[in-house]
Amino acid sequence: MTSTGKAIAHPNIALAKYWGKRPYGKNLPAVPSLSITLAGMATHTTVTLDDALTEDALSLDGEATTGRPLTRVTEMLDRVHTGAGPRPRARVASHNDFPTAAGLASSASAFAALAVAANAALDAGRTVAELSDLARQVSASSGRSLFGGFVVLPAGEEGRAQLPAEPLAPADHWDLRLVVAVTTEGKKAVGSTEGMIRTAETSPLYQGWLDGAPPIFDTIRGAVLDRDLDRLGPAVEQSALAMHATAMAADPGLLYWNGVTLEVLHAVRRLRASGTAAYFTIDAGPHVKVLCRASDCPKVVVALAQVRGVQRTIEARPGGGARLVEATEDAT
Ligand code: 2P0
Repeated sequence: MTSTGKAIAHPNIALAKYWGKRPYGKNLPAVPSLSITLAGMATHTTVTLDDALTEDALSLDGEATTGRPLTRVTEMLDRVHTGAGPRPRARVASHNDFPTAAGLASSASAFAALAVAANAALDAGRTVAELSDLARQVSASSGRSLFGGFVVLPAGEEGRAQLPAEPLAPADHWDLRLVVAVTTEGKKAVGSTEGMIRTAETSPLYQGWLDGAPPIFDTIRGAVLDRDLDRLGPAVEQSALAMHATAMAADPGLLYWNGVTLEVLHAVRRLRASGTAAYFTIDAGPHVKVLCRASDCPKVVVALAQVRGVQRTIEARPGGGARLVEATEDAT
């Protein structure tokens, strides 16, 4: 018997940042986060069960892949499996229809798509909330990509092992735009997981981040529900800057920015001074993502493209959650 599940999922960008884990294991975030799931870019993943395999096989963008990526895929398949007896091995093929170097975390869409495809192939019958919780355990931000639109991932609490993300508002709640200014085509130096562990262990500012992030999150949540960009934007910038300041104070300090990153931040503030409501956020990398109204998007794109060193810009808007594209079961 061969069972196949095909799914797609979109990346997400956090307006209120997750950075740091609770010390109780299970990859529980130390602070609440809120993201927008983005339309237009997707990870496409196919999971095919294959009795002939002795271990799972992974192909990423057409290339056979082993090591850590395969280990994380196997972990995800094991978590999704609900049936009695050993889990059948699977062939997993995944590709992104957006460049991995675009500064949009591909792990979020990758594990969200994998969770949905595996659920179908293994006939596991899990709910979206269960899949979100399972994806969150492998990569916290991927738990958010199970849902579309505006999504919350609460902070973890001691004694509560399960923590799915929660949909806050659908994609059509607010027609915002997010313009990505790509500042380099190179790969980032330190991955998020390693960066946040180092921050928690060595940054003297970490306690301040843990104390300061929840009220910033509350402002962001309220402003999203009220569609109030003038209240949302400053809090979004503060969340990103507080995260980076805390990471910069780690030992050794984490410097995700390059010179162009900083030039873009100043360009965004100049835009604002001239009357355009544009606000930046930055993830664990050098690219800048700029939030604005749909009507201001062309102006923002032009301003960002004019900054020396910006390679290109990508426009994104709120989109849907992870979804199953096809499920087949063939008797062979
Ligand atoms: C976020 N990031 O909220 C933050 C902001 C990056 C900067 O979530 O360790 O790949 O696998 O749970 O989810 C990226 O971290 O980390 C991330 P793990 P993940 O989007």
